[in-house]
Amino acid sequence: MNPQFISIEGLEGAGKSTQRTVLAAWVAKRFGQPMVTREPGGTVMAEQIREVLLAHHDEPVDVLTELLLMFAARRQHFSAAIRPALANGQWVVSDRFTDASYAYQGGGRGIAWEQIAELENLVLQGAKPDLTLWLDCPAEIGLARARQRGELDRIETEDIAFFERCRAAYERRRSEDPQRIIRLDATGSIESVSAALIQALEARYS
Ligand code: T5A
Repeated sequence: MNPQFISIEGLEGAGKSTQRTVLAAWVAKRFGQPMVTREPGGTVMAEQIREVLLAHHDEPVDVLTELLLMFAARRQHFSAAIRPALANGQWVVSDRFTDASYAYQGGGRGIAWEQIAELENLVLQGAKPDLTLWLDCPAEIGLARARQRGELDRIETEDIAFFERCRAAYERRRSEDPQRIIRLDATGSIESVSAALIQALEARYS
């Protein structure tokens, strides 16, 4: 089988980082150690863009600026890390990818789907994950988990309505590409979400 590119998506506190470890361990056991990465970020330069994106600023952040920075980081991440790893036969597990831009900048900020698609074509020329595991939970549940950790970044300070729009946009993405995007109920215990995730992987790759 060709090395696979798997992304994991969901709102803050959905459990992406927690489940990413389970996902990476599953891949490592069957197909060799994957490259485990995240967005925005994943390379030194893209991590610097992440810092700019998540920091609080004295000036208002224009929504298109935010989108362009997400895609600038993504281009660097894809060309310098993801594509070489796949070309080298290594699987890739990424905490977020382009679906997050549709969810947050599309659903959350209200940028037209078509504009994001244009940018996606320019930046990725059709490249996308082979499988996306969407950890779905109501915004209230995810934010309560995330907020227990303390200080909130710039995007985490948005209100519940913003995150519910992001969630609805994830559902729109799933309905447009149901073969690639698998929804997993992320409201249960960590163990029950891990079990559902492994079941989805077994169904896809066994
Ligand atoms: N963004 C990103 C965009 O706007 N556009 C884009 O294109 C991209 C790529 C990045 C931010 O950037 C935005 C989205 C984000 O706002 P991030 O680094 O992805 O942020 O971080 P967050 O989503 O903020 O990550 P979190 O750490 O908040 O969420 P996770 O990773 O989903 O959650 P996790 O695993 O760290 O868990 C959070 C807490 O909940 C507990 C964990 O133990 C932990 O304490 N937990 C559970 N508790 C109970 N039951 C479960 N099932 C649990 N699962 C986890």
